[in-house]
Amino acid sequence: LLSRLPPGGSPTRSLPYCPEHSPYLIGPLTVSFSQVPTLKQIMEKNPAVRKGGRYQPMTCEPRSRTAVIIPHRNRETHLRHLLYYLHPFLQRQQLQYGIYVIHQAGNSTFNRAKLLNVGVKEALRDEEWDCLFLHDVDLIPENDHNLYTCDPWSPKHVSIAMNKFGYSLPYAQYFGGVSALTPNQYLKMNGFPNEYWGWGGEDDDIATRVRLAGMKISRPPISVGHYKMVKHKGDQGNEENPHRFDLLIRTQRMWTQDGMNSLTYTLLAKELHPLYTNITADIGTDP
Ligand code: UD2
Ligand code: MN
Repeated sequence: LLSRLPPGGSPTRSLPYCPEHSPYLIGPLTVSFSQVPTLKQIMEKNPAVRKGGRYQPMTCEPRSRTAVIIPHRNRETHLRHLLYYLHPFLQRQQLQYGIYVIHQAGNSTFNRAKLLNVGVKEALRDEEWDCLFLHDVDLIPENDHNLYTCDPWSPKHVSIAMNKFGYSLPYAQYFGGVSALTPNQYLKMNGFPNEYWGWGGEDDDIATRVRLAGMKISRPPISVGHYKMVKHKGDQGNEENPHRFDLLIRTQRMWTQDGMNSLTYTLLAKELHPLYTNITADIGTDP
């Protein structure tokens, strides 16, 4: 063999690999929520972003193809804050990427983890992504050395230092907010649980699944894993899940049966918006 294709290498373009350290990185960033940008303003600032919220560097072969998957309902202003910061952030990292917003249809109880399963399934239909970033809509990264690439050896938990927890990890097994897994890692743990309706617990279930599937959680340095969360109250339709403690006792028994292999939903729409791909799904209701 004379040459090896990089991950994400396309045989039709023969460009050099993007450098290991992008020259465009800044480090710590200033994030402010005092004004909500319009979608038009965000589009004007990001002329290289293509339909569906896709981008790839023009002058070099990216080192990762990353899908950012965002569970969503009724958080339009948070979404605009995130898109405003995330598009330039990912372009500075010289990644190929796509942004997916997974919208839960209807008014039944919210189900974050199931929406993420839907997002992974739909994103992988589009493209052979190297890395899946599972991303709360209200968390903005504050340091662009936080690379949106995957750790080939371990699921990575990235939102480890947030303003809401005084910029430190709240507890050792914490896995909420933003995490990054390769498709293989995601499938090895049978994805995320589908049975957590309402707020809480699903992130702890996911952390347990990582361990039960024989993997370890990796984390970036604390200074790099800084995130700012938009201040918000609990949403209507996402009340605390009273069953979360009972469910968490059953993770060990359930993880092989509940997840990607038991996922059912109805895809209602898939729209290529200028700044993101919108997936609207009917994921059913809290039993
Ligand atoms: C924490 C975790 C989150 C999740 C949740 C428990 C952090 C930073 N995040 O978030 O990952 O484990 O606890 O379920 O600790 N959403 C909507 N519309 C809704 C409700 C939720 O879009 O009506 C989405 C949105 O992407 C949001 C995410 O679900 O960021 C998590 O919900 P949250 O922000 O209300 O919960 P929070 O901040 O306590
Ligand atoms: Mn939140």
